[in-house]
Amino acid sequence: MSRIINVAAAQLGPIQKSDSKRDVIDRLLAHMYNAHRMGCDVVVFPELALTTFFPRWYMEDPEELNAFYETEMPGPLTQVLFDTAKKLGVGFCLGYAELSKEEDRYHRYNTSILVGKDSRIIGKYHKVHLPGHQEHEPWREFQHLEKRYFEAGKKFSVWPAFNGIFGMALCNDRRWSETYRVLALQGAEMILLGYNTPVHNPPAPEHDDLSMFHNRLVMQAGAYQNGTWVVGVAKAGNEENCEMIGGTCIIAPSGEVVAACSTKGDELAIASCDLDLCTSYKSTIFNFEKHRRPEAYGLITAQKGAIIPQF
Ligand code: CDT
Repeated sequence: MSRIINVAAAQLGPIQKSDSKRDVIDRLLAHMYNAHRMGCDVVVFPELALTTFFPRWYMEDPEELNAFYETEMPGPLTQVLFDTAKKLGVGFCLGYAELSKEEDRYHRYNTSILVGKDSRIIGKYHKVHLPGHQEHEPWREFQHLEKRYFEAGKKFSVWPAFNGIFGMALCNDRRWSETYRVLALQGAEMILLGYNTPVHNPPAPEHDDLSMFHNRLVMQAGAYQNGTWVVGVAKAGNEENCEMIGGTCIIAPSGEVVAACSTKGDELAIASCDLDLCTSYKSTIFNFEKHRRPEAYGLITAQKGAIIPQF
């Protein structure tokens, strides 16, 4: 059985507020067909891939807000993605806003799903690290209201898929070393990660010039330090006057970028990824069992006095 998986990192250019979900889904389908033509096994789409990045607006009207969420997956509009996956024999990873009812309560999550070649949902992930703020901050050029519009996910998980072990993460998660380590401790060999990152960060404009550097820095370090593939996929370009970074790339367990997009539009970066390459790192320099010292990592949080669980 081959451990090589052909991956398409399916960058999306901007999605404007006036673009219908139907229009966006047509763009996703075009990516799926092109990826299939190039022999890909799985297509990775960005975070919140069905709409514009709506947390940039403060909204009071629940109807206006709810229009950005999916209440079922697949739903009437997204079913075609699943049908196409099955028809082509291509899996996909999709980020979207989820509005679901659990135990008589509504939940809003920044979600991503991994779908197999048979169109079945293999795994679902709720974004853990939600950046930004909760209240309207009119001084900003644009808002970043993820803390208002989403509930934080509670765990990082991995799933057996495509002859390997797969994990998912979303955008701001990629800046936190814990994300990769917690997934790698569960055996992750490939981490699929979509993002929406504005070039300009209103509270820290001094970071703006470094946005692309930081993007690669965190993902390359995460891949190498955990002996895992990382597939980072952007929604890029000028979205509603907000410039978003591109930088979609596929990173090997060596930390090297092996494929990358060069535009800020709809573009595929494709790589043939050997999951067995992880072993060279996971069994030597980053052999966790042999070299980690969890007994030295037992931190106590100053604020809560709670012991952070060992992982
Ligand atoms: N979508 C997302 O998580 N974006 C953040 C922006 C940080 S600035 C509030 C990111 O980390 O790229």
